[in-house]
Amino acid sequence: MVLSGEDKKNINTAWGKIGGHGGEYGTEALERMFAGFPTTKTYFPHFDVSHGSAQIQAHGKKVADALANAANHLDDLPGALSALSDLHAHKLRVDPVNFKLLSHCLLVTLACHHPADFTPAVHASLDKFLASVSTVLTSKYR
Ligand code: HNI
Repeated sequence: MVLSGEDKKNINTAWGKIGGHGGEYGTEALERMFAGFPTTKTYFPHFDVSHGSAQIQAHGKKVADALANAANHLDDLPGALSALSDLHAHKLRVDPVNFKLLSHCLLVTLACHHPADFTPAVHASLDKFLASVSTVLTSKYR
């Protein structure tokens, strides 16, 4: 997947608007994923997945920070996400289908919080970004 110059602009603008809300949005996206796609909870047997869980909040912040870092390295996602790619493929062994589910929940969360900014073009660019990140995080499975 190739991100165009327009995609990169849209992604960086979107991340600029998220500002200090990354942790909050990451947490909401995880909560939506666990609620809408309960099988994803099987990867987090050690987590309290109830609403307001401190573990989900901490994890939401980690996911958001990783995505912000990726958004800052759009020309080298494999390099920026190398350690996380090892972790998800070799240690966590998360089935790749789950990345589509989390990506979907991240998009829904952003659309809810920034409806005016979430134009079809921005939606498409963010979808490409999350698909690119997901491809990298699942690239070491084979
Ligand atoms: Ni994911 C840990 C980022 C998708 C299950 N994950 C992390 C960490 C980051 C992260 C950051 C913390 C690493 C560390 O502590 O060093 N994960 C991301 C990103 C995506 C993603 C950016 C995709 C956009 N992870 C997924 C998906 C699942 C998933 C789709 C399963 C449904 N991740 C995990 C699990 C852990 C994890 C499980 C370990 C959690 C813990 O703390 O025990």
